[in-house]
Amino acid sequence: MRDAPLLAAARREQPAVAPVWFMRQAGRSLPEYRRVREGIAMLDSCRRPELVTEITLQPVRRYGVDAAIFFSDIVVPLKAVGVGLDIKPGIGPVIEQPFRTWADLDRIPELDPSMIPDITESVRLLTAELGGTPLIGFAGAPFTLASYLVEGGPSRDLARTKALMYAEPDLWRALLDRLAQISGAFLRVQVAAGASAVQLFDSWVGALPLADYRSHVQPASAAVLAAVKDLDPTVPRIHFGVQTGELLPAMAEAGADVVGVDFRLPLEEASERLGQRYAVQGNLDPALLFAPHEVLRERVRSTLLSGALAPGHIFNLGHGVMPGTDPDALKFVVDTIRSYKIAEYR
Ligand code: 1CP
Repeated sequence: MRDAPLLAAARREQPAVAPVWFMRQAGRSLPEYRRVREGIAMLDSCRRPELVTEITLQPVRRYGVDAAIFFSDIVVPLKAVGVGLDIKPGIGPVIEQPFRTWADLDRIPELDPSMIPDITESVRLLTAELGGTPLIGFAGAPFTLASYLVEGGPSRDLARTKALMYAEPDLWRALLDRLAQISGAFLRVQVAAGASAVQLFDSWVGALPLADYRSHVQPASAAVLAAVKDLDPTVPRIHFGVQTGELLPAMAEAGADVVGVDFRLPLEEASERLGQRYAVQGNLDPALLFAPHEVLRERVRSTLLSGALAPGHIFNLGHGVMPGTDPDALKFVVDTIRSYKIAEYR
């Protein structure tokens, strides 16, 4: 397992061919996913080990990617501690009673591993099936989880979230500390059961200026990543967010080994901003999967060229696979990557 290309790239060794996986590779665009999910609610499907195993393996079988991403959702641990929420088809997570006051904190207890025995079972089943292919465990970062709790669901501008952060910094800090405990415990369960790497998704933190990120968010994200490092320092920690060009060094300093880059910033520029000290992951625009193959091939190539200038590169999209994506386009990307040798670029 140690020699798996994904883990080598995370250690900043450049394997001969860039490792690749795709955010949101499971679900959505796969017909075999829609078939097995039929009639089963999203959050129920995440708690059924045989189903989680099947869905996680589907993209590995179809695309031959270098890693599996655990099929779950960032709100699964919140539901597990008893927060009233659901994932509504076509919308996303919806919270019954949005977070407003100190009293609301009592409705978000800490996560104890005994609350999620099924996650341990799913990861064990998966690692047995995956053999030498790494399983990436994941969790939502405290800011992104807080954004759903405070807004009550997906939001364009995160106005209520920022208002709480600026107006009630003590309550905000207490909320983020609680969420850091929950995410940290969720990741530790996955690592203890056999996950080979973890990704902390701070999808929406790009809404903040750098100074506010540092003072109001970074300590909580750092606590999550430290919880993983304390358990096993050899498990690489990937940290990703959207529109985080200005935040990349601060997100790395939170305790990442690999920094995820969205499609707005070329990888070589991201690596410069990171002082050439971290592996990078990304960053093909998922919209390019709708372009003709000649266009797609050229963009895969330029992404590889740019990534080869960083100390380590894991190929991925700049954000998740969009609904309606043709699975053949993803297969084409994998095959294209395998046809290029990184060494030839260096
Ligand atoms: O019924 C369905 O099929 C629901 C669609 C769906 C799926 C397949 C949701 C609802 N979540 C998931 C699984 C999921 N979520 C995975 C595992 C699958 C994989 O990656 O292959 C992962 C890693 C996530 C993580 C996740 N959930 C993030 C972070 C990643 C990102 O895309 O930024 C976020 C922000 C969520 C919240 C969420 N859950 C679901 C939706 C539609 C959303 C986003 C809603 C919004 O725009 O705010």
